Amino acid sequence: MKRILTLIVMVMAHVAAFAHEPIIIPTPKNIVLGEGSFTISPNSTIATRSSELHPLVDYCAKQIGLVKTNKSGDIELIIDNNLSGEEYRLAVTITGITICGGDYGGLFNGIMTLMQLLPEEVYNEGLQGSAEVPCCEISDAPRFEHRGFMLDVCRTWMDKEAVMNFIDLLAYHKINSLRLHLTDDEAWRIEIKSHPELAEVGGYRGGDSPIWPRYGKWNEKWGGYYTQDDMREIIAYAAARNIEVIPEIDLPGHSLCMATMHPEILCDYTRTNSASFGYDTRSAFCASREENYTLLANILGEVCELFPSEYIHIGGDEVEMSQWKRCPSCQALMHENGMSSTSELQQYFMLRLIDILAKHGKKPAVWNEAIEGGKLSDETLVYGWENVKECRTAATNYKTIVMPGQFFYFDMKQSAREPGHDWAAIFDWTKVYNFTLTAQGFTEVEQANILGFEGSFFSEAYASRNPESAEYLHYQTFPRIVALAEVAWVDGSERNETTFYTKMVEHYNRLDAIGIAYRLMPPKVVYKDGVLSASTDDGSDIFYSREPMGVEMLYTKPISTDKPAEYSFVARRGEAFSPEAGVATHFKTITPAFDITSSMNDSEKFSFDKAEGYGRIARTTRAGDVGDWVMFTFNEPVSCRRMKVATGNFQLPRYTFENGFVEVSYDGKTFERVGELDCGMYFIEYPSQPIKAVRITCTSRGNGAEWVSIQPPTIWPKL
Ligand code: TNX
Repeated sequence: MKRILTLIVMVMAHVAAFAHEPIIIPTPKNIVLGEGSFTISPNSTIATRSSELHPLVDYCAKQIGLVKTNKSGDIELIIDNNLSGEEYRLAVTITGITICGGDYGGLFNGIMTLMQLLPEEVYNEGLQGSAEVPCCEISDAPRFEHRGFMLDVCRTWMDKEAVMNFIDLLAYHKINSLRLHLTDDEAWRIEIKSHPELAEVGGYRGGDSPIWPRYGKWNEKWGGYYTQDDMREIIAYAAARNIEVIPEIDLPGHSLCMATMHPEILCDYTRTNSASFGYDTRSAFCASREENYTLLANILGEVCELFPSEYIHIGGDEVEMSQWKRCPSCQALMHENGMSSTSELQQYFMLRLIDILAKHGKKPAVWNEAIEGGKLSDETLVYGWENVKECRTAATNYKTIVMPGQFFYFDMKQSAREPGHDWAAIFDWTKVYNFTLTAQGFTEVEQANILGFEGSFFSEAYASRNPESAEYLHYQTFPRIVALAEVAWVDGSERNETTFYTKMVEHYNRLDAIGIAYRLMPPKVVYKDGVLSASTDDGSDIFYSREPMGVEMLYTKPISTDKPAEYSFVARRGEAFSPEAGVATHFKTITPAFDITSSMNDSEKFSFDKAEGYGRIARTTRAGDVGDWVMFTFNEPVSCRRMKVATGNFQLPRYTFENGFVEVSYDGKTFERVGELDCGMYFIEYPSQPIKAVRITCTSRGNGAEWVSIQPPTIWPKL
């Protein structure tokens, strides 16, 4: 009896091994597993009869390592007009593989699925030996025609190779649109032949460039731009991977870089200090200056020529309207045209640009604020970013891309203590995965106008986090892009987070093979009965470190300790890692009473005394100069293990003292220099005595902005 049972178990195990559903993300519509398998090897041939598929066959030869043939091949690619665009059928039999696609994109999608049936080595080195592909039939098609991602290459420069590497990552996940945010306040990244200065000057900031290094750190001239030839290469590289590149020229706001080179584009009015919050930053095109439209016709004309995309994104976000309100000629234009609000003036501006695009046969794409002032053309595509409500409003009248920051801005922090912005939300991949139109209240009419979803990476924070490496980019965007790929491909009613997570952990093998630093979930840490333990469920190793030394050690077994707060844990797997985890007391901070004094005045709205209550920043009324200082004086000397003092915003080093040093006083009279600012901040580690005061002194002039932000100190108590 026992033997028979063993036999049954063995047979079942065998069946299970073959019946095991392959891990394919995004999840295909339908998979039917057959019996047996096809043996693929680096000698396997791939054939195509049609010349339009040559880029795809070349891709397979290079990426997977297959042999091209013009006879019949082990792998056949066939365009099938009965399938819709991007739809595909993949059939694996013991004799070969056939992929039918509705178009090039369909076949590319089929190839991406095939790669997920192969060992993960195909992602880094190509097939190294023979492998068994399980016999199956997969029929699949995307839910949305637009599965997009936006890269901000302005705030942080990413060169051609970096963009191409990122395109590969998107392609593996069947993302089919890449929007390049090519102009902003901080940079101009695309060559314009009729105005070469835009990229040649505007592509670099810091050093002797007139463009300020607004995000701290950069004392040298830094940046770059894409020549039109570079861009053609990127476009072709993306197209071979079924990705369309859509350019964004952000107008009429976010134009400070342009205005630094061409101040004549700005509104002409007398400066006073009552614009917004007492500051007067002029960065928007004057809407009444006729020459601006001539200039933009030239620029957009070249952009339209260069990019084959149907849409050209012309921005329209966050226009600081106070400039138009104060500009006599904008006011006159509004009066002549019976406009009562500056939003209508923005509508006028956008309509002028839309006319320019139309002359080049292009459709306009805009951010959601651009439709606030009245109707734009019917063919306008709106990218909803501010929140779900704005996406819904857009979708009542326009074709819409859904990308509310609360779900799709991957520059947001993934948990409270991690890097990134937090204005929209703090979220990890699970929030992306659980986004559904229905749960977010989109009506049927609105849903019918949704072309798809888009994720984005705005790169303000990246500039100060070693942008020469892709680590920060990858950490912020993966696995959130994996979840984005799934929700843009598969209908909301078919989702299950637990099942998906199991698949995603398997998918991590591929991300490991690619070698990217994606973000792992933090280890679970439990302290009970004097024993501290940590665990993960994603195949990662756990490492721990202990205050005050902080040397990282492999965690192999629970730790007996009466000081759990001294320990912190991190998960690692390949290049991937998690945020720090530990018991709550490890992260606890204290807020002793203190005063801020400075050589600079504080703004009325963001006064020093508000920062003294912790929780918010103060602002000075000007940027720092050599010798300027800020001092934190505690009512009582503070005993602590670590204290962070910082200029600049909470989320990223902007509005900092670009350079400076830090001094500590234990008696409030004599000061001892302890170190230099790094990105506007400094950590005082294990001070030898209770701290009475800390002074930060500025050693450089200016920061590209009109004020310095002063943060309350962050103080970790002794353990
Ligand atoms: C808002 S998204 C912006 C960007 C910032 C981003 C940071 C959009 C249309 N405007 O300028 O980089 O937030 O998350």
